[in-house]
Amino acid sequence: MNSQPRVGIVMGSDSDWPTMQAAATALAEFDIATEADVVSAHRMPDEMLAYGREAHARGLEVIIAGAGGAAHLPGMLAAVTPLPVIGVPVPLAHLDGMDSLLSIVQMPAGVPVATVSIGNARNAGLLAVRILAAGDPGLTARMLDFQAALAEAARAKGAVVRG
Ligand code: RP5
Repeated sequence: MNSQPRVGIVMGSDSDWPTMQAAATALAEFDIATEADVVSAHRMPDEMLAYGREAHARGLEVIIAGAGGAAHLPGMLAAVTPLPVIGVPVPLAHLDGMDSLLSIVQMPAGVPVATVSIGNARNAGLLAVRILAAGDPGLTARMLDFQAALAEAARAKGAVVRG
């Protein structure tokens, strides 16, 4: 595997990692190099802005950003990078993650964040694979195989129900 990270996975706190590691797992299944770090928008704003401003020049192609509560990290990164940003609403103890979801999804026109469902970092990883696959026929073929396997697994569950 090429060790140059193509996808940056960042989060507001190490407490987000149990949710966010599913993104890293999904990307590893497609042999895509990643990096992961804590870059809190509120607690370390200077580092957060530096991360966003430098990400493209460092060779990253997609950023996955997860945060909970007043979850400003994905939107602030999207404001300072030309890269696609995928937001993961991390559910906390209160409000079932609705606070995180609404904080991330309600971006003003012109500054997009592709927001996945609450806690669904695996889909963030898979969406990053699809973004990278747009310019990579080999990766597209692997995504098609993955989708075929999903369909086969769903058919097998139908067979169990039918008996
Ligand atoms: C957010 O605050 C983080 O993304 C995390 O989801 C939440 C709680 O952080 P900790 O208090 O657990 O560090 O900024």
